[in-house]
Amino acid sequence: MPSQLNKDPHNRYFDLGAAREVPDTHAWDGQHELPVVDGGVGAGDDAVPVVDMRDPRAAEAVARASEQWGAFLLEGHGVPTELLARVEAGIAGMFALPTPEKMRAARHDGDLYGYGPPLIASYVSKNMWSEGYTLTPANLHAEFRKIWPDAGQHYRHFSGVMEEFLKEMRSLANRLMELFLVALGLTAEQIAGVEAEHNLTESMTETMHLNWYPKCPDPTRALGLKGHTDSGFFTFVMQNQVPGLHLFRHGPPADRWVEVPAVPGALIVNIGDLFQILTNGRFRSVYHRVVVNRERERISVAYFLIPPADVKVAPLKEVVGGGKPVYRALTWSESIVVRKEAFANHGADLEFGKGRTALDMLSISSDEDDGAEHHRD
Ligand SMILES: O=C(O)CCC(=O)C(=O)O
Repeated sequence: MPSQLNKDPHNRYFDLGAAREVPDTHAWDGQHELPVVDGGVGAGDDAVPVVDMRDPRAAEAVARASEQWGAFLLEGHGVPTELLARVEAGIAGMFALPTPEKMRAARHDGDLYGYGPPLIASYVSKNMWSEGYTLTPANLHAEFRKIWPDAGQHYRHFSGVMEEFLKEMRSLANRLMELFLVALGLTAEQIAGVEAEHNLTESMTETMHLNWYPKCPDPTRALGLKGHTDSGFFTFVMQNQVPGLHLFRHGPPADRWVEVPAVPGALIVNIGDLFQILTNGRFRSVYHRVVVNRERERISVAYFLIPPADVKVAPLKEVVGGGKPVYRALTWSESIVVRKEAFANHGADLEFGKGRTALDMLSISSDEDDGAEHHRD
């Protein structure tokens, strides 16, 4: 029986779980040429940094990882492992539902929330080997009622688990924001001043992607998620025990992708574009992608912390100190416009550091150099 997913006129929905081959619409040529390195503990310089929040020197470890990688594995975060296991099981159960049931929550053109292909699909012409559900704490119940209109046991159970998860994640996000500010070298007094002026911690908003990467008959032709940076402040990623997230690292010795290991109970933290701006380029936004595999499906949750869409974000004066701001001030909504432009003009090149990323386009010196008017405040 043809899947409802196949009926989408843009062929954005394709029944990935049932596919026997990777069609041309989902084939990514030239994306599997760089070496891939395992980022496990034995990998020397390529070992993905690990931060334990219980460690008295956690702030130093956060600073090092954020400057050198823009990403790290977080342990000792306080979110119970048994809750993470319930979240994973609930999400796996939801993705296993028949397609017509999931499609009751389908995202339509222009929608930000709901079920469908990855959000970055609108920036690229090829399709990715994944689908997912984008939600916020505010619309969680309304969204889940679309999938489970009877508001029965599944709905109640899964909503309860996700509410618990969101509460824990928000508390963790607030604690990590404080740790980031300490890692930037700010004193307690400066942190209080930053909070009084910008209300960073309280005002961050949350969006969540529940991602499903089905098994793929030819992983060397497909991509679970094309390379990208996250647009907001920072992101927590929870993954099942199937690795697939790759972090881009420039040479020497060679440009490469580092695979983040699946560490039970650990969460991954990715720094996003607006955090690079806030920290005046000291903490780096990490370019990352997801690959798929033949044997096992992968599930992840990306939990994004984003400033309110219409609030200007500029380098913190406490970080700039006696130096100069490297980036112009802009809102998250404005940054999305620049991001689309970067994808449209340099999409394929961004991966290998050749094109102009959204951050390059926002850099003050770069704009002054070429006189380009990419963005107005
Ligand atoms: O699945 C992952 O590991 C990462 C997900 C991600 O980057 C995203 O949802 O934007």
